[in-house]
Amino acid sequence: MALDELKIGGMGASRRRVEDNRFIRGKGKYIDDVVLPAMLHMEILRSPVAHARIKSIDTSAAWEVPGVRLVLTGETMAARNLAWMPTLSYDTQAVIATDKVRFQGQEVAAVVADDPYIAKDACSKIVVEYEQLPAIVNPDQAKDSSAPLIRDDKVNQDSNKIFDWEIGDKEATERAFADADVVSSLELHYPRSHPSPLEPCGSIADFDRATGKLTVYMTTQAPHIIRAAVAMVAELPEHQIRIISPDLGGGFGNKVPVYPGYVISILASILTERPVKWIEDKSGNLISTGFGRDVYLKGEMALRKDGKILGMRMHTTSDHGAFFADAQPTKFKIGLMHSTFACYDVPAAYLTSDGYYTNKAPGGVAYRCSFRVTEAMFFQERMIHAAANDLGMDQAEFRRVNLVKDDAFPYRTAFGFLTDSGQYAKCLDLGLEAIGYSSFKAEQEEARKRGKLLGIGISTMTEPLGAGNSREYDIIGIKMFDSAELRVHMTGKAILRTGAKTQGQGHETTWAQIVAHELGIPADDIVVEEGDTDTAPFGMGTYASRSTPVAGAAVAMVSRKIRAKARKIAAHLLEVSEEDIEWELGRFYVRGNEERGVTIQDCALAAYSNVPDGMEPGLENNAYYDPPNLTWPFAAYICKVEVDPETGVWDVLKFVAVDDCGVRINPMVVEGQIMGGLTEAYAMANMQYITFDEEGNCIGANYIDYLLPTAWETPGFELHEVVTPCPHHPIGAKGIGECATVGGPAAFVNAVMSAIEHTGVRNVDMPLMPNRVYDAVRNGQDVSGMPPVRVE
Ligand code: MCN
Ligand code: CUN
Repeated sequence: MALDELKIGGMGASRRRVEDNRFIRGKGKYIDDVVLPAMLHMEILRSPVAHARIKSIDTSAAWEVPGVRLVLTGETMAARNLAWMPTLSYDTQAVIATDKVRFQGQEVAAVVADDPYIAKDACSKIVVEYEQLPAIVNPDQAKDSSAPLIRDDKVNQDSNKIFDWEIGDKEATERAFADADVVSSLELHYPRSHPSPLEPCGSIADFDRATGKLTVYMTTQAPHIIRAAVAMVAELPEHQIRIISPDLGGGFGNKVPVYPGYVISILASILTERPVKWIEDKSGNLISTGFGRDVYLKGEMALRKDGKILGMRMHTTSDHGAFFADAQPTKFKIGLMHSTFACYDVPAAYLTSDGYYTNKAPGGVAYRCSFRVTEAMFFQERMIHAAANDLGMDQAEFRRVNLVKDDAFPYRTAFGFLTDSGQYAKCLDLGLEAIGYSSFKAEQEEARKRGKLLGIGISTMTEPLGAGNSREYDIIGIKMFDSAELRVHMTGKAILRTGAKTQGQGHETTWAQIVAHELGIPADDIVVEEGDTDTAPFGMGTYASRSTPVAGAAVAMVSRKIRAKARKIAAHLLEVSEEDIEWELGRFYVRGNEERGVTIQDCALAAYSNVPDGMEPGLENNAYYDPPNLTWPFAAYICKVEVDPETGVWDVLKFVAVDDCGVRINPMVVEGQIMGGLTEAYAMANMQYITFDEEGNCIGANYIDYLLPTAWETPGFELHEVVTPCPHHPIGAKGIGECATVGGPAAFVNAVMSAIEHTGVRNVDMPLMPNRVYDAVRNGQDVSGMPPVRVE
């Protein structure tokens, strides 16, 4: 009589995404679809130059444009102590520039008007006089003793350096190098990249002076954090602030930080006493919101002749732009960079890093990665590739020798993380089999006869997903856990709310499946709501693929609380003691008498009509979940490419992905996450180029130059799965949302390198555009992508 879990849309069902019903009909409700009565519109004037002192701003002509209601400058903000705001990395960021502009695209003024076109026209009437200063566009320039001081607004800041940081065991690592037979080294730059969600950022601030309530519709992945931040920055009482994050047209990390536009629209609404809408345009999003990466990585590996890794030392230098606004909740200066090499048995490791201010938009947004994990895994897999070559060892064999073994879990990494579970070698072998690794050498020979260069690239990695736990992770002091609230109605239908916020991952579909699994209520009978701080339980939002590991766990736990109460009601209805009650999916029955039972829906009805004496009526509850550890999914990505040495163009012949994210709630959604992530990885490896010239002009600041991959150029991906349940998660699930973006790029780059390294090339920096690959093959030399670039 137990229900068929797949039929009710429980765990493991590839249930169709319920949110797509509105999305594909064009009925999603995104920020720009929200229209409030008497709403005004705001536009932002951005700096055309990267580094300059503001000598004067004349806004008089803008005020005269009919329909203009308000013009805001740094002075307006400063008068209310809002010219600067705190960042998530304990730095400050200018909301509207007062003294200087520090990157091209920085906010210089804002106009509020009856419609967005008037506001934009009026922006063009604002006259700003700039006194240009030399621009700094990479850490090398920032370090130079003659470099201008970018952050002269900060007391005690006498250089452009932001931090120094180190972790690991220096002495043990030095001993490993003393014992090494071979030392392999590599140096590279992971270029800036931009998450570029389809929908840019925006907000609608609505301050009601009569009630004192501030409602803000905002494109944010973390509404509760925003509420706390607004309460602190604007000094408004928290219960009078309501943040609503509507449907998001993608986030990819871009919608984690607090951007100046949000803050300006809030002040504009307070001043005008009308709702004020700000919708960023695509270029504004591309040049001024958080960039990812921009890290210089170098490392050395100590190796024994037989292929065993003895030790690793690494140095990273990160370029943070003008404000240290990294969206990352770890106490570590460079995020989780030290998760690097976590899937390998590396006895000793030592990492040093430093970070610099430059005249670029803030960097360090975690673009689909847990805070620098993408850079960590990219470097790891490029280093592994180089080391195998230096040893003259097969790429797969070298990995097999060093991957953490199945029976070694929980495994303590050299940098102190505790990885939870995995079957690494199994994933690798499955991938090798699928790509046809054993016949590759012959294929490569054959292709050379045709004048084509074949390459195969492997990327194997585990990554930390799911921040918290609260012991180690916090955002501005708020501890990292998450929550779920479940209300089962009288008819057995239910509403579930969590503290996470879907941006496209499909929470409305998958959370209902967890409830269906735990309670046997069909997934279609459960509606999922997120993103409104007045109704959702407090949570830390969605990033670091933490939703399944943390909020998803809370969904399971609250369902179990509901089941525990329903069991008591069942005992009452069946007139037996609770100990005599058995559970099967969707139903309680009397032990030894399976026929006598009540469904979960019967219990729901009774909860509101017939509870035992002394029991509170109702069937609702909430759960706050503080995970004991991060979850550690594993992936083996293997790519086969063909390079045309005459043009530098490379094509992906085959791409195989083997992912182990523990128990899969919805296999189709998981596969969608992997395909989307690999598409982004491919774009970064192949075509996405956004950089800076000597004057700090952002090159690639539009979608003609900064390419988003379409179905046309994106290769097909062959997906395979391995399931190693997460030992500490209530349903055995690990995160998956970022794995492919994190692990994917190295597979593409290693493949191209494998095709061309016989020419003596060791590294070509991403993106591997045809001209770079062509130059590398032609000259047998490495190609660096570090800015500034020269433009004619
Ligand atoms: N899932 C599952 N089984 C698992 C793990 C996950 O069925 N074992 C499902 C989940 O239920 C969820 C989806 O897969 O529907 C992703 O889950 P999870 O790995 O928990 O990641 P989050 O939901 O926390 O999503 C965040 C992650 C991040 S940080 C970025 S950035 C990102 C990404 O997801 N941005 C995205 N994927 C994205 N996908 C879309 N479409 N749009 C974005 O902006
Ligand atoms: Cu890391 S980008 Mo996602 O964490 O929102």
